[in-house]
Amino acid sequence: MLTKKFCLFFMLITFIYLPFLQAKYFVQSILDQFDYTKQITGLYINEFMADNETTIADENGEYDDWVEIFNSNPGAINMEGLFLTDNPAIPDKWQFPDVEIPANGFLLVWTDDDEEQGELHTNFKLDADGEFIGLYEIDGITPIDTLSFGPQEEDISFGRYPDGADNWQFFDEPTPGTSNSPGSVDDEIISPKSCILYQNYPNPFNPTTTISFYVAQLSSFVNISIYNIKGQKVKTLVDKKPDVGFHTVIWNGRDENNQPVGSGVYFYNLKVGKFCETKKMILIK
Ligand SMILES: [Ca+2]
Ligand SMILES: [Ca+2]
Ligand SMILES: [Ca+2]
Ligand SMILES: [Ca+2]
Repeated sequence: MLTKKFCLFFMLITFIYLPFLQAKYFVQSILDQFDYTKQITGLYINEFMADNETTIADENGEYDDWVEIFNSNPGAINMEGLFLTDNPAIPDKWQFPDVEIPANGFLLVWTDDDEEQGELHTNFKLDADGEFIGLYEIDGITPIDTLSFGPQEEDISFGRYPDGADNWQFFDEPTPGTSNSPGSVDDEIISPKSCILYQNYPNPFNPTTTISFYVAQLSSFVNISIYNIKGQKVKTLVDKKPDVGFHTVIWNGRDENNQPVGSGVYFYNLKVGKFCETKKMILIK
């Protein structure tokens, strides 16, 4: 009787459970190959140039903008289907072709708005006054690596040092497609402006408007205040130590006492250390 039970148990394991397990693993391995929700890690926007005059020419002899991608993984990564963009609102702007980046390797992409010139030419350029670069997953939504950058100088690249690190700096000896080299770091070169103040939007406005500013380096304090046409301070909008990057602040058309202000011309002034900039805006009721 015991032997009979054992035989039945043995048959169950051998002919039903084991094949079931094998089938399960087989199906899982197929699914894994198509599982695009798996997060890609170790890919970095490593260096770029938004104002290339003489540094490096593309296959057509054109000195165009470029972006370097670094694969810090111990294995190669196929870029096919991933996205690169200059606009965070359109993450799926340009899609990578079937191209592999070797382990610890680099890929140079021409951000020249010359798609007809080859597979590694994007449909956008980089604005030397400051813009955005984003690398996104195959779903066209999930970011892998993104950055907002400030004003760039001619033939000076901006990149991570060492490769893939959080530290960004300017390079007067750019290394498109190869490792960012310590010898090419120029400590003397800093962004011409530590801060940028953008025109408010909308303008004219009623009753709220958005003011954007960009901080290029860690600084002690940023102050943005609003003045009326008589030069009287109406409201302090920002007075803090912000992170490097883009910031936006909304003014609701009210003064320090939370009272709505009248129609007219107002000035908003940005102060960061010695840097100071003022712009005009109009409130129309
Ligand atoms: Ca450019
Ligand atoms: Ca080109
Ligand atoms: Ca652009
Ligand atoms: Ca490089």
